Amino acid sequence: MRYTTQFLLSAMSAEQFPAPDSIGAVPEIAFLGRSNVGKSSLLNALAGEKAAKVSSTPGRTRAINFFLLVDDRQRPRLAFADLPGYGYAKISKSISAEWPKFIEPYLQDRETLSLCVCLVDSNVPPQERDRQLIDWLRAVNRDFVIVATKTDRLSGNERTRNLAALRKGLGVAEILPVSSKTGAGIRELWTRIEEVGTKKQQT
Ligand SMILES: Nc1nc2c(ncn2[C@@H]2O[C@H](COP(=O)(O)OP(=O)(O)OP(=O)(O)O)[C@@H](O)[C@H]2O)c(=O)[nH]1
Ligand SMILES: [Mg+2]
Repeated sequence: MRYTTQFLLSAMSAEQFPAPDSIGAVPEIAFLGRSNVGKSSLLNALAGEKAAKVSSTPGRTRAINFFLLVDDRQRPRLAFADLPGYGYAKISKSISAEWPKFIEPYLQDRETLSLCVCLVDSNVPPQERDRQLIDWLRAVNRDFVIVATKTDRLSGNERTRNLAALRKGLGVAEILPVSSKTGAGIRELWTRIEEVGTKKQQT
């Protein structure tokens, strides 16, 4: 299925989130991860177009940017939510302390949120903040998939080693390696996204 990606809006508070009914109550996919990990780039790679802004200055985005994916008959099928990165402010201890206030409620309460795509950098050792986020998503019962970004920067051996370290350090069984630059792993991630999309539509 081919989709066209439309920028919907940039929300700075819960009141500004698009009402699910106004976008056909489509399944929503959120992109989460540390600042500069490659969220916007991944969203663009999935969309096959430059829908989201790739930042030159990390930690700039403080809003949730919503995108609507429509099919060839202009019917809404999916929504993407590009979340602000965490881990930019160096001193805060908890994830939420440095996040805009509306992010945690978004992750906890958004009815149409069907899958959290959690990004970690394949070039960086496991990070405590990522682990905290994953544990928290488990605690609030959110479906998630862990994606290791920027694999184009690693040799085959390094990639195998780093992915094993990430699985262990983050306490997850599966990590999907991707590169927004080469397109590696993008099809596999699409398969995961379509799975949740169709599951939702059947119920
Ligand atoms: N080599 C390589 N570089 C990448 C890849 N994905 C992203 N980058 C680079 O990493 C930087 C950050 O990318 P973004 O997509 O803006 O990251 P982000 O997570 O959206 O950043 P914030 O919105 O600031 O939190 C940019 O310079 C990108 O070009 C990748 O797959 N490979
Ligand atoms: Mg971004």
